[in-house]
Amino acid sequence: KGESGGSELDLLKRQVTALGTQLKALQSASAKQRKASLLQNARSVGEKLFVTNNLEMNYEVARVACVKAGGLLASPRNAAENAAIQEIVTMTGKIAYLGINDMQTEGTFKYPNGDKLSYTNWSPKEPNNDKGVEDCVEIFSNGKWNDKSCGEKRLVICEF
Ligand code: 293
Ligand code: CA
Repeated sequence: KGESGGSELDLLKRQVTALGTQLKALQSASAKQRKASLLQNARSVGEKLFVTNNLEMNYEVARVACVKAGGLLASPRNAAENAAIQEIVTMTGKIAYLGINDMQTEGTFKYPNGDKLSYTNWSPKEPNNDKGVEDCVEIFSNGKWNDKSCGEKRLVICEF
């Protein structure tokens, strides 16, 4: 083996050190992005990030907007996640859609991935499937949920 000016091991060590430096730079850039987004249009809870585009869309258009961005419509799985979404509704002054719906089986609300609900925060007397056409869910500024027609235009909040 040729050993001119450093072993393969030394080369690997330099590469590991360079990767460490690059990782630090990436972490710093990512943390900065996260802080910037939290100012106006996003909230984070644990690993989840909720982000709004500040636009009101019907459910299907909203769902596709989130999926195209690499996310899903916001679907709170606990009180802390619900409170984060509620903050975005309060900040924007716009009632939002959740991803939760009962399109498949009337009366059985599920997350976009098909799981049954592990947490709910319905308003009193909801869900009532008013006029038989309410398969989607909106969240008010008080954090409470109402089932609503999927054709209404509501604030888009995605989760990542
Ligand atoms: C009915 C009774 C109202 C309720 C409404 C919503 C519609 O009109 O009290 O607020 O349904 O559930 O989604
Ligand atoms: Ca309702």
